[in-house]
Amino acid sequence: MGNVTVIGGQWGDEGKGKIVDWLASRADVVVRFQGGHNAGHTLVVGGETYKLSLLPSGIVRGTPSIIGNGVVLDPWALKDEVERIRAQGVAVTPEVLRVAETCPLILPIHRDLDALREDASGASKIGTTRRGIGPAYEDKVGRRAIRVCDLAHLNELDPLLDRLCAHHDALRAGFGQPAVDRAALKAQLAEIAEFVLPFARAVWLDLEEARSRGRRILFEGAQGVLLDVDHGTYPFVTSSNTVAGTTGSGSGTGPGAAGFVLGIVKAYTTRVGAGPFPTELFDEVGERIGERGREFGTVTGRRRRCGWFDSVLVRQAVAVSGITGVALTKLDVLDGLDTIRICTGYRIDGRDFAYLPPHAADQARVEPIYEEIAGWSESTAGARSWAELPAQAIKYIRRVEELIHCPVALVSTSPERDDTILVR
Ligand code: 2SA
Ligand code: MG
Repeated sequence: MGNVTVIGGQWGDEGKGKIVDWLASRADVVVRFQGGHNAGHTLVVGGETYKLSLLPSGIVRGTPSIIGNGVVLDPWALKDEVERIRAQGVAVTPEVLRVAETCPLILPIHRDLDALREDASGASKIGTTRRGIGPAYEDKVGRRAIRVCDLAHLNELDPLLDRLCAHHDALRAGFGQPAVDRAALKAQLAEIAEFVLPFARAVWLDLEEARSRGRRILFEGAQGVLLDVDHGTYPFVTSSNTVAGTTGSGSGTGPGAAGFVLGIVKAYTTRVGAGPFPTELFDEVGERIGERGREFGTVTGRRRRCGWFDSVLVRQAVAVSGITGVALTKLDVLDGLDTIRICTGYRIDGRDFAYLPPHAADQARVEPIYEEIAGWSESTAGARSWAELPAQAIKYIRRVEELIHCPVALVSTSPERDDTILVR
């Protein structure tokens, strides 16, 4: 196995955690390259459940794990998560965990702003995770972020804080909030610096060395392609590029390192937060899928919206992200349904679309065109070989492959690592 990039092929929560863990046990280095602690991965290892949001999944097994420069880092969230994982018996040392010195920080003022905006938005809420992700990326691109390396230069922090706070004070005033307490913020940064700095490194050097030695790198994506700030359902997206192309810029490895791009795709569709969702179900079938699939957010506990598999969206994700193969997850959630629907196209005012039109208003009113396929009554839960799958389930998988223009390389039939079928 060479390098592998794992990304979500829908709106996140496709079951990346399990697949990443499975692959992490075969990798030498695991790298996060975008997003922040808005991600949520659940790993079940040896009967123990680990909930990670900022830490790369390799950490649980002691595989060297890197938080790349493309991640926005909340240092207090990092500390909490490291302490929580340590309490579960996992060793988190600077040998195992490495954080890019160039990561922009998520500060309390970013969290405040995220929440203030969401609360003031009424019906046009994005439904963010309120972790400050968007405001932190804004400050990165606006060239006023405080970065990990700034924690090693506390004496030179004042001009940076002035720049940053001038911007935030104006925004806060618009919400009737007091100016940023710079002294308090500076003191908080000085305190957290002690925790973060031992992990801070030029991770691109580690990655260069890993590559020169032929080490296998696993790039671990967060969220999903439909939440990508360029290719997703804008503006109902996250603030980073979630596509596989971000691995290079978000870690300092260049475009050649991504390797095999594995898109994780659920056998149906879910979404948390607001925004268009053409195949969303509001009936008992949607209810049933949500219950059987335990569709609640890892980070915020929010209930996920559920719907039929949308091949139009996944086909688009495959193309724009360059997905080489798909891992189809949670197939067992569809067990026992009489008929299963697959969305194969959209219609707006009598006009057919083979892709999702870009405008939010069009996206909100597309009518899905469905094809129906008979379900299966047998259980697929825990199946570990193709031979254990009912014929109808195989037919479903084959049809999905055809529609999305991409082979299904893996099928996952439960949260347990070994309940995985390697196709072909
Ligand atoms: P943000 O906070 O600015 O990134 O939110 C913007 C949109 O991106 C969506 N988003 C997510 N969608 C699914 N899963 C995510 N992570 C957690 C998980 C979610 C949770 O993996 O379980 O615990 O609720 C995630 N992160 C961001 C978000 O819903 C907005 O639509
Ligand atoms: Mg998740």
